[in-house]
Amino acid sequence: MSRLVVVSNRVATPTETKGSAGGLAVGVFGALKDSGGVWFGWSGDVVSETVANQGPSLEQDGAVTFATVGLPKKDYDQYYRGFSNAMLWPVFHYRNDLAVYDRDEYAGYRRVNSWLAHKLIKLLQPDDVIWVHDYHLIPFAEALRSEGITNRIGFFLHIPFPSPQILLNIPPHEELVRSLCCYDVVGFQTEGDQIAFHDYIVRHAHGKATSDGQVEAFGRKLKTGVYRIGVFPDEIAEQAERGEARQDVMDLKQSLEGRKLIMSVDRLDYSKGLVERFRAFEHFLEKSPEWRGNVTLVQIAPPTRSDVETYQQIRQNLEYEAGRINGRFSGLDYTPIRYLNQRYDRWKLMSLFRESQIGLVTPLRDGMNLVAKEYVAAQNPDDPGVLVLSQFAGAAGELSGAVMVNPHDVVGMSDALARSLAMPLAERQQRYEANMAALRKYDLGVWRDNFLADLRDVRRK
Ligand code: ADQ
Repeated sequence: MSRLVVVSNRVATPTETKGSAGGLAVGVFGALKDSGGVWFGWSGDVVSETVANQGPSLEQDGAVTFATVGLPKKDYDQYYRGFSNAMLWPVFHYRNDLAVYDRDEYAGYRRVNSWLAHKLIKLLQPDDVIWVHDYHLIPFAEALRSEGITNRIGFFLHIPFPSPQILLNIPPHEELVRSLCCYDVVGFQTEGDQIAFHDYIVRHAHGKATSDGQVEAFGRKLKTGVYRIGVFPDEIAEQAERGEARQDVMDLKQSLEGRKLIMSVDRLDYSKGLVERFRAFEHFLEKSPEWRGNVTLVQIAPPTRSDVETYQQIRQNLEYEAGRINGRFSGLDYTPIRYLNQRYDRWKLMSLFRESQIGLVTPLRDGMNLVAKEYVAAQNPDDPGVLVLSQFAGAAGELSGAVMVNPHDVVGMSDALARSLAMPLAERQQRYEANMAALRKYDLGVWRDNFLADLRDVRRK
C-alpha cells in the first residue's frame, strides 16, 4: 500500500494521538499507523524567520513521522489569524457580517501555503498519497502542482461549504475554487456542502458537475464526495463508563444534590450559538418556575483564537449573559449556569455526558459537530439522556433520534428543554437506539477508509 502523508494546519503530538486528542487526531493517526507515513503541518509555535527556515523538525513514532514547522509572526498574523480565521471561517459559517478582508493577509495566506508545500516536498516519495485537511490549506495542492508534484492529493473540508451567494462575498472566491480544483478528490461533510460546491462550479465557473461527484472545471477533472466524520462509539462508551467512578465526577454529582444536569461543550466560538443557548435556558427558567433550583446547565467552553477580535467580543458577551442570568435565578445554594473556560480530559467530558439528562448542542452552523456524536455514544443504554440538536449542525442529517431545534428560536429551544426533561424512558431509549445505529454506520473508521479508498482509486496523471 502506498504511504500516506497527512497535512493539516496543526499536527497532534505523538502523545496526544494516544489518548487525549479528539476524533480527528485519533482517526488520522490510525490510518498513518496502518500504511506508515508522515503527518506534516504547523507546530503551533510562533518563531523567528531563521528558526522557521530551518524546519521541519522530525519526530518518529513507529512507522509515523511527525514533521512540524514554526511560523514567523507575520505569517501567523496573515495566514492563520487573518485570512483563515477572520475571513474564511466567518464566511464559511454564513457570518459575512463578521468577516474582515485584507489583500495583504490573503497574499500571506497563499505565500504560507506555498512555503509549507515547498517544505513538504523534501519529505515526499513518488508514490505517496497526500491528504490535506481544512480551510487553512485550500491552495496547498496548487502550490505542490506548481513545483511539479503529480502525486494523488485529496482535500477534506471540516467546515461547511457555503452556498455561492455567500461565497461570492470573498473577493478572491474564484481563485479559491480554482485552487480546490487542483486536488484529485475534494471531500465534504454533508450533501448540502457538496451541492453548494457543485452549484458554484456550474453557475459561476462554467464547469460541469454530475450527481456522482465528477467535476470538470478550470481545465481539471476531479471527484467530490460526502464523507461524514464520526467517532468510535465503543471507545467513547468505555471512557464514559470508566470515568463514572472517578473522584471528580463523583464530586460533581454530589454538588448537584439531585438536580438534573444539562451539558454543553464547545470551543468558545460565535458559530456555536452560545448566547442564544443561554437565553433559551433563561426563558425556560422563566416559564417553568418549578424547575428553578432543580436543573443546572454546565457550559464548558475553552477559549480559542483569542487574538481575533470577534472572539474577544463573544467571550465578553457570554460572561455578561451568564452573570446576568445567574443574577436573576441564583439562590444561596443554587447557580443555574456553571460556565467553565477550560479544557478537560476526554474521559472526564465523556463521563459528564453520561451523568447528564440532556446534551444541548445548538450551533448556528457547524460542519458536523463531534460533540453531538460523543454525547450519544457516552450514554448509559439503560437510562440514556436526550440530545437536543441544532438543525444546522451537519450531524443533524444522521442523528434522527435527536430533539431537533432551530438555534435562533429561543422559545423553541426552551420548549425542547421542557419536553426532553420530561421524556419517558421508553422514548429516550428509542431515540438513543436510532442515534447509535447512525453512529455505528458512519463511524470514524468509515470516514477515513472511504476517503482514502477514493483517493487511492484516482489514476495518476
Ligand atoms: P470543531 O469546531 O472544533 O471542529 P467539534 O466537531 O464539536 O467542533 O469538535 C470539537 C472537539 O473538541 C470534540 O471532540 C470535543 O470533545 C473537543 N472539546 C471541546 N471542548 C473541549 C474541552 N473543554 N476539553 C476537551 N475537549 C474539548 C471542526 C468543525 C466541526 C467538525 C470537526 C471535525 O467545526 O464541524 O465536526 O471539525 O471534522
